[in-house]
Amino acid sequence: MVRLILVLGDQLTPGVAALRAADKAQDVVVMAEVAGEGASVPHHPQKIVLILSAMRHFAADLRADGWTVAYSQLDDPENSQTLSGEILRRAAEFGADEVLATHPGEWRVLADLEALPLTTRILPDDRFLCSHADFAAWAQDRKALRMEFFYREMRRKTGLMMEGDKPAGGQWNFDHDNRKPAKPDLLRTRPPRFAPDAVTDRVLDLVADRFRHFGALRPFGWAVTRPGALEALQHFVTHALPRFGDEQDAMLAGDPTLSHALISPYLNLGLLDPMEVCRAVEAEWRAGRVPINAAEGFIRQIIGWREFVRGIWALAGPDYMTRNALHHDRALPPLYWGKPTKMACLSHAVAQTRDIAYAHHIQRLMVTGNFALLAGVDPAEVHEWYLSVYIDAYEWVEAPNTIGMSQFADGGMVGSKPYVSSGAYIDRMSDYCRGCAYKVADKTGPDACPFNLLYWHFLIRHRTRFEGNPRMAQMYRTFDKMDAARRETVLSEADAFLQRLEAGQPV
Ligand code: FAD
Ligand code: DLZ
Ligand code: SF4
Repeated sequence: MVRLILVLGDQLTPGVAALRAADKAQDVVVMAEVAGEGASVPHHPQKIVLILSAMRHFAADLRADGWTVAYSQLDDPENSQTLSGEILRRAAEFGADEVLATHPGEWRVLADLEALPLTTRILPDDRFLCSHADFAAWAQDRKALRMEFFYREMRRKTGLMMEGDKPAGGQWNFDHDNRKPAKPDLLRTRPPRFAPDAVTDRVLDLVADRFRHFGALRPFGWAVTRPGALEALQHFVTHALPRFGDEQDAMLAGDPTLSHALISPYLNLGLLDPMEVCRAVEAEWRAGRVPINAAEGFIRQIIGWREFVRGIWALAGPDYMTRNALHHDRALPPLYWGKPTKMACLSHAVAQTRDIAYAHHIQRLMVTGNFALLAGVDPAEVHEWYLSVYIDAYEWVEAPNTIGMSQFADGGMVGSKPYVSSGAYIDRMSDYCRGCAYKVADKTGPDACPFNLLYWHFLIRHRTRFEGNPRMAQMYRTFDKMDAARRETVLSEADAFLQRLEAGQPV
């Protein structure tokens, strides 16, 4: 009997579990471009193009390698436009009653697969370094799940940057050498851009025709194949990695990508493998071409944070996306969808998100995320926004970063304290404030930076929860030392700002 082998749009590697377990001579690979996935949230047009074009290239590679591939194009009149519908259509076409799939990175998709009226076998997705079972075993009996301890385990497990059983350089973490502000530098190399080929051109037209979502479709410059992704990795390792640590947290209005890798879209699609990326980085350090803080800091992001958040997603299950520990319920302000704002930091972060479907970690965490948290936006709406607008966004990685790290909606599962800051942090790490209508130095008054007002508002409205947190006690002491009139002014001006935001007035 023929089996169907499902390959989802973010499972584009020949080594993915379902393909490894398949029989090339008998089984049929099913891949489907469907509107149901393209519009499950309003995905950025460039993200849809990247996925569909990469799927088409991957399907061609599989066919060239001798696989039978039943591929549904979005504009195929027979296309039912849902994954389940396409699997059932192919089951009828090929007389198949069994489906082999690799665990999807979205609970909604898993539920759809499990509901199929066919025998469905779902294999663990082992493109990661830590399985769901291993993460659950590590997490069991721990009072708190902290990335730093998980990361040390992963260093030992992978042997990356290890000297025997000791971390290279005598420390696990070199972050005290990282996180500096950056200056504009004409010599900083920009990430490579990849001109669309004929396949991508056709997908660009298709997406232009079918989706009217937030975000610029063109110019489209992402790689859509494994050779392209490898070129992007090599470019990063050669040109940007040496400065990665130093510039990791910096933000510049004129340089949206600084020394970041821009490889998350390729890792998450399966075009790059996490270990090959880390080995390439380790080799540069061993060859003396990059400093230890850059190499260690980068490897920590991949084997530490990336694996840790996936573990959290698996452990917490589908309900994680509805968590709202701080009971925030404000609607996401329209400025997130491009409505003009006087706040220069938000304006820059949202504009580059619209234009290139990318913002780096600190922009996501300390600008757009920080503002949503301070303003008390419903975390489910924040989650939907991040899942929609970023080129690398899939639930398994986006949700723990948004619901957990950024919005503290999981009550502290990902982080021990909320990532909140006043304007001073943004001013220190960026050049945004220089071009802002608000004044970062003003703590109150008509020009006061909204982050300065909302920061105190957040702390005071959640005082009961956070006052006892040793990492936050100092902030409360600072507030309490202000004279009473000033405290009153800060909070009432914050309230007035939130009312203007709520009423849709310009902020
Ligand atoms: P670099 O800064 O060059 O980092 C290198 C790599 O490390 C990345 O490619 C990525 O694979 C990994 N990495 C770094 N930080 C994280 C992290 N916190 N979680 C997981 N992997 C990490 N990352 C996604 O891949 N998809 C998302 O949908 C996503 N949503 C996010 C939402 C919020 C609110 C926040 C704060 C962060 C989110 N991140 C997400 C993490 C991080 O911002 C991106 O991985 C990073 O910006 C990708 O760009 P880069 O490849 O240039 O990364
Ligand atoms: C995000 C996305 C989009 C936009 N389109 C498709 C598609 O047409 N076909 C497909 O197989 N997958 C798509 N995806 C990815 C899924 O929505 C989902 O996020 C992942 O498969 C989860 O692992
Ligand atoms: Fe952002 Fe405040 Fe700086 Fe303006 S002054 S850019 S709102 S941090």
